Amino acid sequence: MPKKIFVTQPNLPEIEELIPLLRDIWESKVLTNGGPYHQKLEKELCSFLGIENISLFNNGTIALITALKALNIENEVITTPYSFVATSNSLIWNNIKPVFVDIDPKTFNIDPKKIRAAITPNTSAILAVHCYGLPCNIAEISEIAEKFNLKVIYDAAHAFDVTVNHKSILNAGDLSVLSFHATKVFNTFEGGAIIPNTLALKNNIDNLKNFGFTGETTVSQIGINGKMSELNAAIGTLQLLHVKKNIASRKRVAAYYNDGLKKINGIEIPVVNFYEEGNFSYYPILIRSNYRISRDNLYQNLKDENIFCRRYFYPLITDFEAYKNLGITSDLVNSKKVSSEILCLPIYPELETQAQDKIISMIKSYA
Ligand code: T4K
Repeated sequence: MPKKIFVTQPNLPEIEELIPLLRDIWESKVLTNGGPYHQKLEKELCSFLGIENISLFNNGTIALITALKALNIENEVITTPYSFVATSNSLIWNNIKPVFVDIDPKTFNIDPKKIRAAITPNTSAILAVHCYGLPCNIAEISEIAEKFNLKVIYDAAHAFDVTVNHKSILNAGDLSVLSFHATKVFNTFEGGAIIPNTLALKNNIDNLKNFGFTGETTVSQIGINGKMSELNAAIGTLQLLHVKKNIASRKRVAAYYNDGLKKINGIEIPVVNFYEEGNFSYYPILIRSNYRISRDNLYQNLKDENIFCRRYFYPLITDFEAYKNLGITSDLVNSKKVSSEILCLPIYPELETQAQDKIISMIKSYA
């Protein structure tokens, strides 16, 4: 059987690079609670990403939950059903009602026109996702938010180091949330961050992620434990040294697929794979109805050859059992169609051309 190829493989620094950092941690015995590596990584990420403020977290989901709390979001929030379930789970964990609206079928991001139509007196915010790292229509979302006095939160879990006109998209909205999970372009094994647009908001978030402690004996608000450990932060400082090179390699992998998969009957390559300022975190393709076999059969045939693609995002969040009792009535035609046609192919810096050739030729063979 050929060797297993997964949808992604984590980037790792050389283990030798980590040893001196581990020694440092062992000697200092500072393992967590905003230690020196935590502070170093925050500083380095600000300058690397071109942002003013950041607050590190133990994962992206807790960061999202805390972000909503920090902005006092309540009632209803307009969001997308085409995402990882953590996006809307974070709303429900805050007793907020998610109002799902449809996506633009070209970008897979929330459609601003649908946002406008869904606003009610109970709407307090927009929670948008830069899906696969392709920027949302930030200008239009800001305009709507201003007009209707809504907060804007970007789930930027896929959007590490993504820019528009060479400026970070993480500065958009009231805040953005990153994930540093093992499967992401920049990983700290587990981890995440909030990028707040003011220092005052960062200070509030720092307080919330540390149980709400303001000093040794004062709890000023009901917080949570969202802190990143020193080990994760130390790994982050090493990952940062290699991430530009890794994104460049991903870009090469994407370009190779773009070329090999063009003009195949029934296969469409979405715009995100051509986005020059992207991070090439995923390589989605659409399997249209004029392809000879179904998306699920292609997925299975590749799996039988030890090639493990993923159907991100199928099922839609709104189709999960746990979401069925929310009384969702939205018209989600585009989301449903994309979800039934999507297939994310393996992409990571060390993916071999030979493996890509095999994937491309298998896809061609069923056209
Ligand atoms: N918002 C959005 C839009 C997100 O996509 C996510 C997470 C979040 C919020 C929440 O952020 P975190 O709380 O996770 O920081 C994965 C990830 O677990 C999840 O982080 C990610 N999105 C989601 C899109 O994908 P799974 O269930 O597909 O992961 P898993 O374990 O099947 O991994 C995929 C492949 O990666 C494996 O087949 C092999 C490889 N892999 C994975 C891990 C974990 C490795 O080689 N090593 C590893 O350690 O969810």
